[in-house]
Amino acid sequence: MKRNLALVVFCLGWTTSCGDSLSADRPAAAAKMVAEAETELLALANQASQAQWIAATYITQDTEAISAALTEKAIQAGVKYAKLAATYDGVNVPADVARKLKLLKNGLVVAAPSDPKLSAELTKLTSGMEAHYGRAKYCPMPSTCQDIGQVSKVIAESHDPAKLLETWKGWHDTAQPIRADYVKYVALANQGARELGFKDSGAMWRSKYDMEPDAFAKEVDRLWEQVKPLYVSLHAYVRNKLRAKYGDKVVPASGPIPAHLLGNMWAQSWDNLYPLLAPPNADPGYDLSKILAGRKATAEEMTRMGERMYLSLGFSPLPKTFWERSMLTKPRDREVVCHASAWDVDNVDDLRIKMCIEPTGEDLFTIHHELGHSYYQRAYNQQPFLFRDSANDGFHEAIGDTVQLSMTPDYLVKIGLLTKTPPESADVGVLMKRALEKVAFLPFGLMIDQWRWKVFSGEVKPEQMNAAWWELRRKYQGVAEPVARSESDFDAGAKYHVPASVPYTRYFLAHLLQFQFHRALAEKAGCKQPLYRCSVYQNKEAGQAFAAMLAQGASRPWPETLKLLTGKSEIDASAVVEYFAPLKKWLDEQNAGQPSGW
Ligand code: X8Z
Ligand code: ZN
Repeated sequence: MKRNLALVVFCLGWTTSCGDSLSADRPAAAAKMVAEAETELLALANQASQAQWIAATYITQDTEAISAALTEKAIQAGVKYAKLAATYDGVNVPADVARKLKLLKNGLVVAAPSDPKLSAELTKLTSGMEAHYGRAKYCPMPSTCQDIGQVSKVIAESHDPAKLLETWKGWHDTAQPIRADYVKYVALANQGARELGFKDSGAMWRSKYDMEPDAFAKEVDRLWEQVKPLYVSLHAYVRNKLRAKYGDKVVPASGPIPAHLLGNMWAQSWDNLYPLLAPPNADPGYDLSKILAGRKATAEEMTRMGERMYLSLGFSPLPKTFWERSMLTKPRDREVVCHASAWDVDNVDDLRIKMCIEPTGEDLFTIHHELGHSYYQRAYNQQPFLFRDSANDGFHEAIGDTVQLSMTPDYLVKIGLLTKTPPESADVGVLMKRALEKVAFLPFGLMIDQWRWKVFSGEVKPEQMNAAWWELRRKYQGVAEPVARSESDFDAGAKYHVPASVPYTRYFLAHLLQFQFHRALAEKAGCKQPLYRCSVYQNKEAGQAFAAMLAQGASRPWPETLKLLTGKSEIDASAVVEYFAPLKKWLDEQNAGQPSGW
């Protein structure tokens, strides 16, 4: 699966291959070591993936323990090779070997210390925290427990502030028990990262972008500044509308918006609020969730819709095993991690997705997101093992989202989900819906790792973790805790990617890259309309250009891969700004004379 997500690293000490680094023919020794690493890591990654798949689709103490043990084994090898790779620093090797050495050194997400006891503890902590999240339930009464799917539905659909608050608090409180584990995890993961020569785990995460870690942090700040005005306009409009709905006592005129009112447990995407916010006279007038539910669309039918979109771009059908082995619905008889993910269990073509699909527009979009991972995984499977990954992790998250941008009203008509295309006068409504999903997301995509980077570096002390979380949510999202929180809470832990150790800046990058990719594909398809009306559905030229980029995998530094498709080697937020320009103009008219910012 997300091979680099779960690698908890651990070192057994030098093996016999250490001797190679001392031999006279250092370039040849480096190449030999890299070849051995690829063989060994592939075999161990596949075993770990199998165990992780079972642990995520059948949570028990046993599957958790087996997953931790096999992950740890894969990691023993990972750290061994990361350390070995560093011994070839400065050796003049061919470009592909140099790139592989770099990936070996930087490829780990969680590095365990060399002390076997501490390493085992860290692997147990990571498996345990993810399982805790998977099992978590809010139980207002012992007999009425609600899982993440159920509490999410309440937050999405209820307009009763008391109910929203109770549900919001109920879910967030489920993370309290893992707060102490998280503190231990941070210390151990840092120790491991330091053994590999990084300042801390955050610096290790920032080292994966073909630039210095500090330069990457600056790049992220630069990109945020590019899109911030658009976000602030959307925020001001939404705050006004929510204030009109819930009153001054609940929503302040000029401060941050309370986090329980935005239609999503983490206030990360606000599209569930669309009915409340639809621009008058510009509503496209359809609700995909109603259409899918009305048709009683099954999880498999919805997944087939996703596959057909990719087929129309020239990609091949998913393997038979995808349909046999994926988990598309929530099993009734066991605990699973419902958070959607895409896996390539054998790193060749054992593609699977794991989701608890419901007939909603949101899930139809998430299916396209997940299949983007699957088609990327397949596209790079001809590469050597170490290059079977995305150009950077933002690319992996951006592929399916790029395809989502082609799911225009016209497209929905073509595939028979809508009967007629909404008029041009509804464009602002269409854009509003997209912005509530994708523009609202931007500061959330950014802030999670701003928080983790500070926690890892020690700038935020264990006893300040929750306060720092809310400070950053306020700063970037303009969103506030709806009820007093304290340091016995662990609100970050109520978001999957924190207990599961999945870096998050990737989604911020993806929310910019997808518009850049979409603009490039629309150009290849010769679309002369505004970007938001372009769909590359059924366009083979666009599909081919996309596929060519995917096939490169991680073989080249990402700026080169980006250039291959877009002609530019920088991430550039101007495509987002261009895409939403008519909405921005409209929002600013609506917001005239009203406070903006917080
Ligand atoms: O976690 C995901 C995907 C799996 S990689 C469903 N996403 C982020 C989230 O849900 O928080 C997609 C958008 C952001
Ligand atoms: Zn994803």
